[in-house]
Amino acid sequence: MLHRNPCIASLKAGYLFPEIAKRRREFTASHPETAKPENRVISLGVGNTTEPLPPHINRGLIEGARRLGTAEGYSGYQDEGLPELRERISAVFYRGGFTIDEIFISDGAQCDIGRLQLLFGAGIQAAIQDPSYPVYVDGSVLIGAASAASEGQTGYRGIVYLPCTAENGFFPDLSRLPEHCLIYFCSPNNPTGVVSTREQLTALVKAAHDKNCVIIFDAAYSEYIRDPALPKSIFEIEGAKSCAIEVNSFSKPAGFTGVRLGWTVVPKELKYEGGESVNADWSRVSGTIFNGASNIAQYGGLAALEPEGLREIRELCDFYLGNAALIRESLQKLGISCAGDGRGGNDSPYIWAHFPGRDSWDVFNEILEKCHVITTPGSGFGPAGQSFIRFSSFGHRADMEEACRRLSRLGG
Ligand code: PGU
Repeated sequence: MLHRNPCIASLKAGYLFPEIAKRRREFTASHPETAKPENRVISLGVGNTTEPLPPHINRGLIEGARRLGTAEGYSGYQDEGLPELRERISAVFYRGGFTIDEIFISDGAQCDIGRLQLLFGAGIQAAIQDPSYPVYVDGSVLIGAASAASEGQTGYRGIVYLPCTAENGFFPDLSRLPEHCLIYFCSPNNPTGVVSTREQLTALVKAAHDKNCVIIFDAAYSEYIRDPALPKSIFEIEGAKSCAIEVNSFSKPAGFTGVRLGWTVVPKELKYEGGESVNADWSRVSGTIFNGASNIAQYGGLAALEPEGLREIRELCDFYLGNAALIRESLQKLGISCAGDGRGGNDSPYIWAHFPGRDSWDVFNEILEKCHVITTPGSGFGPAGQSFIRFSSFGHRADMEEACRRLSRLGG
């Protein structure tokens, strides 16, 4: 028989969200009272959208399917995506600053984050915000760029953790960046919910240039930013085109978590150390191991970027932001401090709550036992996430209100 890929053996036990789903199943199996509606388990765990697709965007999907049944509208493979969709993405999100061959349509940000790692191979070091979305680390492990740390050590070898804590305003100390590394950077951040300012991103781009690094900027939550002073894209920062790639998605703004549609911007200015074009390689890699996003989903995406669709996106994000405000208020009443308290609003669907001195999984268990509410333990996002809990605002309003009422059981 063949040997198992040692990179897989190097991965920590399970991907965070399936592990949480397993604990939920075990809890409901051992607590039959959760079958009653008033005791049901409510999830503020995984960031999975819950509201139906808004009508205009939904009509785009229906129209996409209808077209496939006609001679004029039928289409087959189209590796890099519908040209109209790429044009619209450039116009709506980047003020027309990219040509369509710099925008690649994907089946979601997570999938492209995994594939992008192929561009740089196993020989690189990765620098990540700690805490961060687990796919940056797990993907690096899978490609062989990171491996299990020695006994008694946290984290992975090959990964440089950049702690983002209350003390540094959840923005890392960039002097810790090594030379020639791949930087994963997410803003609005998952899990802290903190959005980096223009000054901070300017410093990030400068550090990437100074240290010959490439940034993979994950902007999956950009449409949740309400403060007009905060940048929604790394490409709002001068100099970013020659050091950054941006991934984004229709999942969180348009409710496409199940539909699957995203995009990646690889500027032509971006070059490897040897001067070769990263854009040309990305085209080659995606053409080889990815055969393009569903054309039906792309018609949905086109509708989402029409004025009516954009209005629906804003409304949908406002709805989840309303949920986030409810969670923050409930925690504040209990004296639990959260990242971004006092900023006067939320620019992200996540609330990052601090339980000083406690173990994240213990707090997760306590919230599950006392409130029948699922959360995400902060330590699952990296060593600096210890003692934190992430609350997701993706849920129906009635469930959110009920969960917030139950959170009061944590007091005293
Ligand atoms: N990037 C970030 C920062 C995310 O938080 C997520 C989803 C994605 C990308 C994935 O986007 P897609 O376009 O849908 O692929 N994070 C969720 C869901 C967990 C998961 O397994 O992806 C979360 O709860 O963190």
